[in-house]
Amino acid sequence: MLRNKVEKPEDLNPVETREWLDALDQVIEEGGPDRARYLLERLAIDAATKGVPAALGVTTPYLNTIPPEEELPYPGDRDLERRIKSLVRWNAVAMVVRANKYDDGIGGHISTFASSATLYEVGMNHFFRGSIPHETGIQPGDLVYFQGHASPGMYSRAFLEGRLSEEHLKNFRHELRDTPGLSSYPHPWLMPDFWQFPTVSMGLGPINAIYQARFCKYLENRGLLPKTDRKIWAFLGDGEMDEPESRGALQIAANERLDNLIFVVNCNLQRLDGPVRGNSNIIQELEGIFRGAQWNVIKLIWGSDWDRLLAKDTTGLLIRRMHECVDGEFQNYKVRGGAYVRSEFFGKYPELLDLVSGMSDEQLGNMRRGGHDPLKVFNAFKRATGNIGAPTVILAKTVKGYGMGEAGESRNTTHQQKKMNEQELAKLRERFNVPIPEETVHTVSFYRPPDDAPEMEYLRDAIAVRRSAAPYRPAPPSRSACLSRR
Ligand SMILES: Cc1ncc(C[n+]2csc(CCOP(=O)(O)OP(=O)(O)O)c2C)c(N)n1
Ligand SMILES: [Mg+2]
Repeated sequence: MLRNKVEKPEDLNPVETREWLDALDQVIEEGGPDRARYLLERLAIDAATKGVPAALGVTTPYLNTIPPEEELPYPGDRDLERRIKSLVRWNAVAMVVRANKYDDGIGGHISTFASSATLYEVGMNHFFRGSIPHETGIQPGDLVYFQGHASPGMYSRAFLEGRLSEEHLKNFRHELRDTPGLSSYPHPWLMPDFWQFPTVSMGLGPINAIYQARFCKYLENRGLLPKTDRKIWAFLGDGEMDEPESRGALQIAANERLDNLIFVVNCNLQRLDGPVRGNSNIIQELEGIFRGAQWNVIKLIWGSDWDRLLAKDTTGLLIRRMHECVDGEFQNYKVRGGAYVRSEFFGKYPELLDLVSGMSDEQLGNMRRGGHDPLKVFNAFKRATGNIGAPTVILAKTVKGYGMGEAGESRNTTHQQKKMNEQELAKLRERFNVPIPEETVHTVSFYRPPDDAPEMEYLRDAIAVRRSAAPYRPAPPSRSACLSRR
């Protein structure tokens, strides 16, 4: 059973609170954020010496780190990118569902990539570079550690890009057959010209990424490689962050000032068969751990739909409600839909019910989390790439099995979901406006638009700008299979 967190004390003197908040506003306006921070720290020190229990911990409010007014506009074509993402979603689902239809129990995962598709697509379209032009010549590009069981999404995109064939996709998890196949998870030995790093044993990705970033700095600091803004990206699960290997070297990354390192933790609140933290809040917990280790933390919790409500919330009641809920409740809201969100989340306070009175249940059910909002994801990535002097972690809140509806969205069983019936597949097509012919749903076939389709041109252009698709690894000729660099 769910147990609410201990709630914050009531505001016993709202007039006094208002005076303090107005004073803070004035300080920020006249002295700027640094002056405000100084005063808050002084107050905290003074309070501690007088025996007031510490109010300011290592966590910040349960809000996005980047406020909407600091966001940069999205640099790409949102509509075309959404169409591409929908096609990637479709082929990834079709690959796993087909494999299990013809070979019952062969496995594979749908719901992990369903939750992280936007994170990867923004990276693929705008960030991951194959190489970096430099005054000394072309230098090595970014390195990306992909979350292991999100592999169907990477295969699906490589298929759209023309780097993998339909035969590859049909042989997902059958890489040892004669025909070309695909390994279940990132496996540089079995697929030497595709995967750069093995990651699926949870904890390998994060610790290896830290030492990789450190080695890259070592090469630069000793003049063995020119200094560039090359980045090491690691895409990780929130459950994965519980592994000792995931946390064990965090301090080293900070001590070494690895600002070439970016962790993206997909906080879908779920692990293999249940919640990561049903009775508390994994994002806040991870923030405390990373901030405690001196990392730069970017929280990406709420999608743009929430900005309007937060702007209208002058009393701070909405933020308070956000803080009161535990992850198990947030998971429940996604399973039960808009009417439940209205009665259970907003319904706790009459003022919050008023705040959403003009919105339908459907609109409430569809309010997006930050990790599904390309604008927010772009801004988090952009800020991370510009950070100097410390590694960055992005804590992105998402929904496990996003778009799978009753077949598994946010359900405890979703991690193991490998099958979807025709009706569920049809709903998926509808939900994401997947630009595929209707019969594709009945036959569970793969779909790649013709070469001259706008989506394909967009893909080719984005790859040309980044100077490589990802993942990609130049393999020694003797071990190279049939992949070609685009
Ligand atoms: C060391 C290790 N233990 C167990 C597993 C089996 N396993 C695969 S995925 C998974 C849960 C992953 O949860 P999370 O990291 O939150 O990823 P999500 O799928 O939710 O994105 C587990 C336990 C593993 N891959 N590695
Ligand atoms: Mg998870």
